[in-house]
Amino acid sequence: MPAPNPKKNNPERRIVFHVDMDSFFASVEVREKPELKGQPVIVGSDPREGSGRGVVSTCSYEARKYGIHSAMPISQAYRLCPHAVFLPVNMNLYAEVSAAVMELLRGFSEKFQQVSIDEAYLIPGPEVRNFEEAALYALRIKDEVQRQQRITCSVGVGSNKLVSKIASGFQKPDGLTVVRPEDVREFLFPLPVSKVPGVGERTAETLKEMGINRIEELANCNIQLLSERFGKIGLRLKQLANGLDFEEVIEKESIKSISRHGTFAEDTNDPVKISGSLDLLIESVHSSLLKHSFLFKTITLTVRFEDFSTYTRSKTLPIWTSDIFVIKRTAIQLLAEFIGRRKFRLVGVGVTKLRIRDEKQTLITDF
Ligand code: TTP
Ligand code: MG
Repeated sequence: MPAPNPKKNNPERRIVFHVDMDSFFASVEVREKPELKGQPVIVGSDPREGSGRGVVSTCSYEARKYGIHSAMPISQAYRLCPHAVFLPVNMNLYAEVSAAVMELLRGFSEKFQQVSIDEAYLIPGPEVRNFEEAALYALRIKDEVQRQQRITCSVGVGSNKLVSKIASGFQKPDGLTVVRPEDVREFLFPLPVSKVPGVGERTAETLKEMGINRIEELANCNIQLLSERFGKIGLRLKQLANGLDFEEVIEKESIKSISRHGTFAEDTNDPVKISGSLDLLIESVHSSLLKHSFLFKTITLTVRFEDFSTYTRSKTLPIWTSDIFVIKRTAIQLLAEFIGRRKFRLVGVGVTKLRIRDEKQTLITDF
């Protein structure tokens, strides 16, 4: 009989890793040009000697000493450190390195979830039985990333995604932070609320107005008060502050398409009825896209007539998007050739060619 696995079905016994590359774009640049090692390196738009209008994508830790950070106007970065090495964004290169790193990390995982160009969650196989073994495993991951890709990463280990994510950022760069389940509160409580994933500037500001600055204060805040201010999110915030997070590590790459179909109660050729149904299906596809943070490229329409003959039509867009109006417009275009005398039995719509939206990337289009 196989030995029972105590982690199975018990979320508090999970061991979750979060891996985040250090100053990712800048580290890749330094790897390519070793003479830049130790220098302040800023990757972003052209500083134009201080008059550039874009932003910093990221910078090396040497540049961070000058107060420079991601999303800062490049002109300001130039004023803070004019002698820094300024480099343009070479996204193809970073995407290539990212793919190689993710492949490597996947090899360490039983479950794997990439969440942005340079970070991923992973759950190792049953050979990692406890947090001591997890620490050694994390060192192996770090060594392997360094050996194969010649860049460093920081790893956080915890009993859920929330704790591992905060832990990976705790000792950057080249860090390793392991938080055992019994130490979660001690670890989280002194930290500012902004460390809780999802607490952006606005939420932090509202919390501050309520006198809540540290995670401990959020954890102990009256749920009534939080619900009044934040609605449903209030409870979630309180749970997170207490280190509770039951979200699964999901292998998103395994989702290849999102589609919805509907059969009409009665066969119909009424264009208003058909496009109305299509709209509802599209809304459902769209909310699933948002839930998974996916972008898509291809839209497929399926039509089945009363005689069960079935047709599909697809259109691939030149760009990645998650825009509902693009789905609606394209679906209506694809639908046009089928509208006529023949009655519909079913209509369906789907999106394929999916990829994860990288939240950080929205900021780097500002060249
Ligand atoms: P991060 O992991 O947030 O930052 P980082 O890897 O540069 O530094 P850290 O050591 O703190 O993890 O983002 C990963 C890459 O995403 C980053 O190298 C560049 C890009 N990025 C932007 O282009 N704009 C942004 O505002 C942010 C935050 C990141
Ligand atoms: Mg990073």
